[in-house]
Amino acid sequence: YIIKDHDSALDMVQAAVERLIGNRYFKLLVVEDGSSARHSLVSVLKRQRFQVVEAKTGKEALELLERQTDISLVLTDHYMPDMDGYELTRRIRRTFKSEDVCVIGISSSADRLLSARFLKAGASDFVYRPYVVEELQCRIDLHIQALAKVRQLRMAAFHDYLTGIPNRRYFYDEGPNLVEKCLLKGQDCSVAMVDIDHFKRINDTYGHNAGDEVLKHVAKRMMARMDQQSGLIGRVGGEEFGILLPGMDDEKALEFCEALRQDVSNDALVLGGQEISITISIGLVDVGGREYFHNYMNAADQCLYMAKYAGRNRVYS
Ligand code: GH3
Ligand code: MG
Ligand code: MG
Ligand code: MG
Repeated sequence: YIIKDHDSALDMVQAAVERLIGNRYFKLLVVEDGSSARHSLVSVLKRQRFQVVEAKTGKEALELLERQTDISLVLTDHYMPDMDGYELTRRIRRTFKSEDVCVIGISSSADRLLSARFLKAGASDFVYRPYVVEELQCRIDLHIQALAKVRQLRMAAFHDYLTGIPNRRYFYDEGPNLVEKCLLKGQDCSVAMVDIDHFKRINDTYGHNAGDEVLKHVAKRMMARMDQQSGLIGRVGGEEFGILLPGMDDEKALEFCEALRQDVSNDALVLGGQEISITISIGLVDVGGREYFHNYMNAADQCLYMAKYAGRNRVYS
């Protein structure tokens, strides 16, 4: 029992340490007009190892939030000269959802309804002064943990577990937005569908695990080439990948896809002493007008079919 207690105590220490180390990744904003109150709040948060930025007014806070997009939590006073904390909370909520930025109100007001007003305006929490440091820290910890969990779930929801690259959901959610941005800027844009050739044969010959390694290998190759661009790659099917190439006309996109095809065919995967040669086929289309994103991807799929039909290991546009 003693050993077990000792273990769980160690676990708790470990968890606490990890939480503190994790806190370094979160930036918090303290909004408070009184300098001594502000300094003591900042020092409370710094003891929790958070990154802290400060604002003296609501206006300053909004400017900071606009410029520093990595602020996770705002701790705001209520009574301030230009804009009160309640109004600041309402304005923050016009732009930031509660799962992206937490807002905690803090005030010495005698109005016991103030906390409800804050919460209705979109605050995540409210604490009356004088506050108990320990309690305030615990509340902040809870909110930050919830925020971290949302981010973790979001990552999982938008990425493919096997290859680690964006998944179908992300590709088809974000693709149309990127195309829209591109067209608004008057830029060219292309989309492509990539499919591994005879992948079923690879699975049948080397086994399903080897097939998985091939998928990871191809995804890595594609990401490496995409690195220099600002495009998007997603695993949209079993052994199919979607590519979005903003700012590339027909010629540039064709060049990119051809280089990608060569990258893969020139880089056989060596697995357990065996060399597995891999090729891909690519269907490429230019995004010209205002069709639905899905239609462009379908057109790319048609081109992909032509590339397969023409003998595989090629780009068809
Ligand atoms: P083609 O050149 O015409 O594309 O032929 P293919 O064999 O690549 O195409 P087909 O669609 O017949 O086979 C795709 C295979 O991909 C079938 C499926 O078992 C396999 N597959 C899909 N997802 C995974 C995965 O996550 N891991 C592995 N190992 N195989 C997968
Ligand atoms: Mg004040
Ligand atoms: Mg396929
Ligand atoms: Mg295939």
